[in-house]
Amino acid sequence: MATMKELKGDQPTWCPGCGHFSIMAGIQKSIVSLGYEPHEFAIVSGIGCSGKVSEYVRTNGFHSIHGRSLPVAQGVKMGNPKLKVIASGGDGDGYGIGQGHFVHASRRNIDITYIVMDNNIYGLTKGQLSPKSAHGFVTKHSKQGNKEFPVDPISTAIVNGATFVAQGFAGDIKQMNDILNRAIEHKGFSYVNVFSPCVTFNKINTYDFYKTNLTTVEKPLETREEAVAKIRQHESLVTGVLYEENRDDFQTKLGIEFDLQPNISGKMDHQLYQTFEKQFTC
Ligand SMILES: Cc1ncc(C[n+]2csc(CCOP(=O)(O)OP(=O)(O)O)c2C)c(N)n1
Ligand code: SF4
Repeated sequence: MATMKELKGDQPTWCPGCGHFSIMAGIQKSIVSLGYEPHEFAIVSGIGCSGKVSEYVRTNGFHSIHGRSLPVAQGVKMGNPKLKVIASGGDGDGYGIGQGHFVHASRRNIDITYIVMDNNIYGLTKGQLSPKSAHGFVTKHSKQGNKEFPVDPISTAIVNGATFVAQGFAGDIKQMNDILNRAIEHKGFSYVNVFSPCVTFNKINTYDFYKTNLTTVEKPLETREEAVAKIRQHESLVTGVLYEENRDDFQTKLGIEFDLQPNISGKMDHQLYQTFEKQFTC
């Protein structure tokens, strides 16, 4: 069983107070509390401040390119179905350039967990609008306010067939950890959007904003229609597990024999990992 110490990767360079810290710790806590070993997981990330999570949590990892964490993660799962696979990225990464992959992963129902670190802005590139930024949102790059309306990824996942859809808040660690535990253990595509304040570039969607405006759903809604109606009623500011359904996952549907697939052989060799790290890090 992993320990928090074993799961500690590189020293984060995130700004103090960034919501991404809680999400990273939430992933580590889930691996520990669910009783997995680090080598039983693979974390695949995209590009952005959020994308660094695959370097900061020491499991198998792949820091992919912008918007591509989902296709890479699905490939990893197909290549080695015994791995627990987490794909992670930001709202810009996943709902902008990565939006097409998100729709197809939702309908495909492959057994991976997708965690989006949603700060309503591009953090790494210093505060441009993201597809999640509100209409009228002012940044130093959009002084007249956002002329477009935001995407609604939660409804998108539900209407496109995702079998586990939830939303958390980096400022409510207990609820977020409960959600992550359930998402990781869900068989099929589990998707969790986590509100993760960018304390440097987004002065609107702050911890206080979420504490004042969020509503919690105590149990999943019965139907997809009800779940979408609830999300709309609260303008997406709703946390909890919104929708959950048991349906055959992609590999079961394809009839792939799990035992014929490559296996996980042995624990991670930390010394070898460090040798590779020195060799390949510039
Ligand atoms: C193909 C491509 N387009 C654009 C970029 C520039 N870029 C790097 S990170 C980023 C946005 C990051 O925002 P988000 O995904 O919301 O993550 P955050 O930094 O806020 O955590 C962009 C546009 C890139 N690296 N690759
Ligand atoms: S710029 Fe924003 S998203 Fe990036 S590390 Fe700083 S607070 Fe976090």
